[in-house]
Amino acid sequence: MSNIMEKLELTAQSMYCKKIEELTPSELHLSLGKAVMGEIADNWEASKAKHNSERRAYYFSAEFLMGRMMYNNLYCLGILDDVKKMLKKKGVDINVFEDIDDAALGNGGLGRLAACYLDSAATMEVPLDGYGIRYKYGLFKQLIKDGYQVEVADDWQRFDDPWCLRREDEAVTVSFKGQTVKAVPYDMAVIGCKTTNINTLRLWQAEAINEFDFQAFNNTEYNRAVQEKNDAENITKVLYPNDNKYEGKVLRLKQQYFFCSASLQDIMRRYKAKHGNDFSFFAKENAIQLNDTHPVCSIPELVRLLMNEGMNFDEAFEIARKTCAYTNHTVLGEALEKWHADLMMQVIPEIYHIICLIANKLQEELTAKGISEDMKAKMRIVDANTVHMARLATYAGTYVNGVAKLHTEILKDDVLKEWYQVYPERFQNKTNGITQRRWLGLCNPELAALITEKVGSDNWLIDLSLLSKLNDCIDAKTITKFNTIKKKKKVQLAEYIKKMDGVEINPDSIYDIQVKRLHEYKRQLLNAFSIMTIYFRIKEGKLPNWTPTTFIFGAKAAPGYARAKAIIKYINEIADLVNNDPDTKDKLKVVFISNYNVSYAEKIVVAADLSEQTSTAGLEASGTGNMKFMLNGALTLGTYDGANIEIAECAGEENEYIFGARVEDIERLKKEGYDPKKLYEANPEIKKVVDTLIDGTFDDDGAQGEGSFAELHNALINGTSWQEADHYFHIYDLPLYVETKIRANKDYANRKEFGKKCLINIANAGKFSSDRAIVEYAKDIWHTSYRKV
Ligand code: C3B
Repeated sequence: MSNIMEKLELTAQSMYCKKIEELTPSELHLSLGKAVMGEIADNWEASKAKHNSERRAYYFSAEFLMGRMMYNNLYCLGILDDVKKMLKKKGVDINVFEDIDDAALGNGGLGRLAACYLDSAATMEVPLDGYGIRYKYGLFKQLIKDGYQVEVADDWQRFDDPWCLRREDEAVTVSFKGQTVKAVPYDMAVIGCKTTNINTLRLWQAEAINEFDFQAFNNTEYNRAVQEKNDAENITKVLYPNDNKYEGKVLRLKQQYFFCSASLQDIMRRYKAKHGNDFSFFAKENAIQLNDTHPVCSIPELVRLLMNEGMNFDEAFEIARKTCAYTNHTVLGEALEKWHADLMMQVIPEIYHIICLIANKLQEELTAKGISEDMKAKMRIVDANTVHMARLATYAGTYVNGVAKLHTEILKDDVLKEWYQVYPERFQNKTNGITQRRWLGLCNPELAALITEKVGSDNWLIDLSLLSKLNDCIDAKTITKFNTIKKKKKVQLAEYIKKMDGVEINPDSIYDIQVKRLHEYKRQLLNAFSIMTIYFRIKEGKLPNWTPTTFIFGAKAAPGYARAKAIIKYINEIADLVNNDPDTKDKLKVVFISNYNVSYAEKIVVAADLSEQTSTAGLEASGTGNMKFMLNGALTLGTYDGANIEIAECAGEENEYIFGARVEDIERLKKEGYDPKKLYEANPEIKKVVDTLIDGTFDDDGAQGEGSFAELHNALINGTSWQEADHYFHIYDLPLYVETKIRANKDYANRKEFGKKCLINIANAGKFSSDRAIVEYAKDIWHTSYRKV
């Protein structure tokens, strides 16, 4: 990589006629990106050839939340420090790349997991390539105005994107009823660490076959002249901004079918170049992982494509079934995709027809197995004019997996119960993971250096289980070193928040952080209520030894999700109150940072003392933010849910702050008849806190009990026509949560003991590497090769 600067100089010269030091940040970004792409070209080609010669896997996902690529790519290539030094010689600060937008082609956990998996597959030399959509606009940018969320379009490509190569020559066409469009692939290199292996993320962009209709233009019909272009481009124009919520719109279905069809045609083309029309090796050479139900129309599409090659339905189905596997990421009813049959018929009738054939085949198979009519009815893929995508995926695939132990158990016992009874051998668990390259090495070089010193090498970068060696060196000196590093990261975050959001925070306070998408089930509102409880207690002099705490929130609400938006406003109202009250302003600070994204997360997770993971038990499939915090030595303040359970198992429950109802408790409460109103009326402290939503303490724009805060209050206490009161059990969990928070606050005062717990967390975070997860997929589901470390 020694000649990277020479390449950069040449690129800058040829692209902009400028010297390096004269480039604007975006010009430098493009030039350096191109120089790096030139540098890796040979390895990329060699990796492609190798993957093509063996059994390989594909990760189909509607979302890839890659974040900023420059630092990560330089880091994985092992040249970040050198490039930094060389740029410095030219008077250029490498931090200029902080001006470059994240590639935010995803909403949250699911999309970020896909990005971590690509990173891990590249490093673990798993022949895995990603297939997805090149949205023109990624997830919206969030501004906070008067405490409310405001959305702004994310025009992430406006300065071009050096990491993607357009492959016009490999474009394919995709047909909907009455519309055929071109799918143009853009390839992104996914660079492995301590290996020459490079994988590919191929993202499809929709374009018109005929960009311009001259006839219409000549007839002065200007809109019609570009109509085909607009209609085509609309398909990949924007990412649907919902996390954990299904949106049954025509455009969304088109997006899904578009990228599935294009990707499968691509795989078929490559296959046919090797084997011609003999498809007997197809399932032996290819494995396709379906990231939730969003890409599940791949199954009927693959059947359709194989039938076009002359196969009959049964043969084609057998191949599709042996090729695809499905990961479920949620148990929330509103997130499970169920397409209206009419809508499907209207957009992709051939696919709907094949789904019906598959649905019939299932019923025959169940009959042959002697399954009862009652159970058969519960398993119907097409039922009451509705297509159940999770059922289709479970039937027409090799395996189905959940993303944490508890989650997989819930799939088996509840969501996919009948399926587990009939096809138990198909069920697997694959607990999620995160890449330690981005989430430790890159974002926390100080801690990374300490770990390297203690572990004896930096091999933890490719084998995170080595962290367990730390268990033997948690002594007073190491704890002090850790605490010093944590403090430094807290100072850095304070500076960043000041710069980005204009708020000052005290690095000597506890940082108690909740960052994730805003959703009722994640219970940011519970956190808000706990802060109000503590606020009132401090004012009443009941918490004399309280250590000053900064509560940091970061969360985007889906633009159409009114309650989530009301919660953002409520948190901002709390911030206004407690930050300005002379009785509390030195003890409590509440900050809602705006536009939480991958790059912001890199600054945040490293600085946390407490990691808030407060979902209602049973509802967060896994969580992955919890793992990022753990890896950087924050203690989990959370419920017995998702991967929190495994985190507590690994680090010891005594080293976390676990509270609240467990899945069994929630079930019992539901059976007994949960009555939040009773609890609220019986406990004056709870009542006072919850009533701040309606008693004039806060202002949701002069709505005076008629606005969004009142709606939240009503949903908690009385329920609505469509949902019982306090559906997410805030009121039940609040008292225990508050006590646990106060206990954590007390414990923090003993800096040695607290630091020790942090180090124990780090030492036992090895399991949560996405390297471990991706190798499990390679071994147990895809049966591909992988690197032995
Ligand atoms: C998320 C889940 O909500 C998280 O618990 C989980 O850790 C991640 O997926 C990754 O498995 N999820 C999401 O972000 N979007 C969905 N539509 C469904 C699940």
